[in-house]
Parts: sequence; structure tokens; C-alpha cells
Amino acid sequence: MTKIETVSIIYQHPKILLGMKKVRFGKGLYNGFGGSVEKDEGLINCAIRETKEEAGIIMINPIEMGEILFHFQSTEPNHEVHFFKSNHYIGKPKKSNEMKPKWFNINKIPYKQMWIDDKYWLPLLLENKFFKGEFHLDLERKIKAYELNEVPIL
Ligand code: 8DG
Repeated sequence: MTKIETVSIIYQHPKILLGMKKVRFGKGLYNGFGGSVEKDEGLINCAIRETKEEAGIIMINPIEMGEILFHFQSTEPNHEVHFFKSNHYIGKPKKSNEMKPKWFNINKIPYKQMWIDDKYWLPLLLENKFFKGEFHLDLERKIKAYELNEVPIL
């Protein structure tokens, strides 16, 4: 089984908006806003809905920049994650039950408090590069093997 998910990063140069995840999968880590795609919902609608639910803002024109398939050595299903970027939104970021939003300068991205793979693909997203990849993570969520490539367009 594979879960289809989105992650959205708001990027207003030189800052990005991340959220500290307060619950469940990825708890205690900063991430973009996102979650599982619901039945009869497209990827973009999922990205917009999850960002509204988790950060209280409506993204304008999110662009899909990358797609990565994650394998976990546990009962957790594979995650096919679609990464979106947007530089405009409506509203004011506010905390939710799941996430506490915080702005970071792109020179001070808190990679040590993020998923281990984020330091590989996030710089590409910030440089407007499209990417596709696959990561195998072990039980401690360390990288066992990976492949990540820039692609001309997704
Ligand atoms: P749900 O299944 O009840 O909807 O929610 P959940 O328990 O909070 O978990 P989830 O939806 O599976 O949320 C996982 C989120 O984390 C989702 O937005 C996809 C994202 N994600 C991964 N792997 C990685 C990763 O390696 N890096 C980053 N930045 N995000 C990841 O699943």
C-alpha cells in the first residue's frame, strides 16, 4: 500500500514558512504543511486544504516542484509525497492542533529538526528546480539508500 501525500512550503524570499508538527507522524519536526490526499481530491486541492487546516492560510498558485517515494522499514506504508511551493497566500499564519507555524531565513533552515532527507530536496525546491526521487529509511529514520534527480519539468 502507498499513501499519497502533499507537503507545501511557503517561500517569500528570503524566508520560508514551516510548522512544528505537534502530533503523530513526524511529531517534533519542522515541516511544510500537508497530509494525505482524500478520495476524489486532486493533489493541488489537497495541498491547499491541508495548508488551510494546519496554518490557517489559503495558498495562491501552488506549484508542484517534486515527487519522492519514501520506503520505511516498518509497518508504515510507503509515502508518495508531492512537494509544492507557493509565494502568495491569503490570511495570517496561525497555529492549529497539528502545527505551529514559524518563519525561517533560508540561511537558517533548521535541518537538524527536520526529516533527514529534507536537506537533499529542499535546496532544489528553493532554487526553482524540479526533482524526482526515492528514499529508503531505516527504523531510526536514517537514510539507507536514495536516488534524487533534477528533472526538466514534473
Ligand atoms: P493522517 O495520516 O491522519 O492524514 O495524518 P498524520 O498521521 O499526521 O500523518 P501523515 O498524513 O502521513 O503526514 C505525514 C506528512 O509528512 C505528510 O505531509 C507527508 C510528509 N512527509 C513524509 N515523509 C516526509 C519526509 O521525509 N520529509 C518531509 N518534509 N515530509 C515528509 O511522509
